[in-house]
Amino acid sequence: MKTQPYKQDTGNLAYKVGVTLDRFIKSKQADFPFATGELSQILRDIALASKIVSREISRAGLSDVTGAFGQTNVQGEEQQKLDVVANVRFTRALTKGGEVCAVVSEEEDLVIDLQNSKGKYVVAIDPLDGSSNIDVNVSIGTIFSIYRRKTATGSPIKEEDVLQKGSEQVAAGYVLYGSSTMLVYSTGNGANGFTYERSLGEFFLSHPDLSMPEEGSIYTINEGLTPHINPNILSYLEACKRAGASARYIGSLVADFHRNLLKGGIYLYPATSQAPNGKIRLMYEANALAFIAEQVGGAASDGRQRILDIVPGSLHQRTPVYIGSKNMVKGLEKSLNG
Ligand code: AFP
Repeated sequence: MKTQPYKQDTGNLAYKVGVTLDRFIKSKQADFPFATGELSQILRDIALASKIVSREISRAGLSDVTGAFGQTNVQGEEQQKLDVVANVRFTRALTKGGEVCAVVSEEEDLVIDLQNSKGKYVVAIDPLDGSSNIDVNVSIGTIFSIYRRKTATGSPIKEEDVLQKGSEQVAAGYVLYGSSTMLVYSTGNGANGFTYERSLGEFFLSHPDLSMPEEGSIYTINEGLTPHINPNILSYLEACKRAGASARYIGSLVADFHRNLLKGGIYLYPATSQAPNGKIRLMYEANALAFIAEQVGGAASDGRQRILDIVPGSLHQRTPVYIGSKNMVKGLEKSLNG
């Protein structure tokens, strides 16, 4: 039979749409510490749930998903309807995917045991971060950390499977529901960003090999906290201002972090006199972003040590967070510790 090679060049008639997340995950599978496809499946499950959540968010205001759900979570914060929707979507996707044995979620008091005797992975997730921004149409996000369980599969889940240091994450990432929906993840070999093409229902590689500027000119803090924080942090902020830095604060950690990653800057959520451990949750907010920050050349500290070195004592533990451009985080630490 006569054949002909496939000619890709069609001029402008069919422009290339690029590399899908799925293809990218597959192509990078061999880089994973345990290259059996399980971790790839978890990333796919998270991507799937994030597409559904993205759809729900984009309908907010039209469908009945805005406003309070009528309950508070373990942090004592009022749950929004979309917090609950996102929690269900991610947990369901991780359950059906079949690779995860336990989930730690901002929205649940205790560890969720998925009763999956084969699951080798534990996921910590903030299904919808920045939920106070939902009703006002401002960017929100999802943050996730993936760990390999320590104990043998089939045995009951133990504390050591769940309370792992951030440095033990095998993958981490976030989804930003902003002017477009983006997923950024890392398996420990740099980080890549994917933008969601809604009409095709696919994430496409849009930000390969992300890197964060070592210096930046943005500082990100809730200025309302400043009467209650360590004066050394105020001195650091004054120095930033004198050097010409600009303030930017969205109040959604993922959006604030993502902007600073691309442009260079520092995000600060310090300890205050009222909240000696700050506000940000270690296991499902700080750790994943610290992992990404280090993978893109940035840094993340609690003021004294790397975020990734903190040994968690409880699921919903909080930590002060200083994260972003490496030199800015170093400068902050120096100022804080004299
Ligand atoms: P929620 O997910 O409970 O809304 O928390 C969001 C968050 O942890 C983080 O996304 C923000 O950076 C931070 O809180 C904002 O806190 P303030 O409202 O105290 O500035």
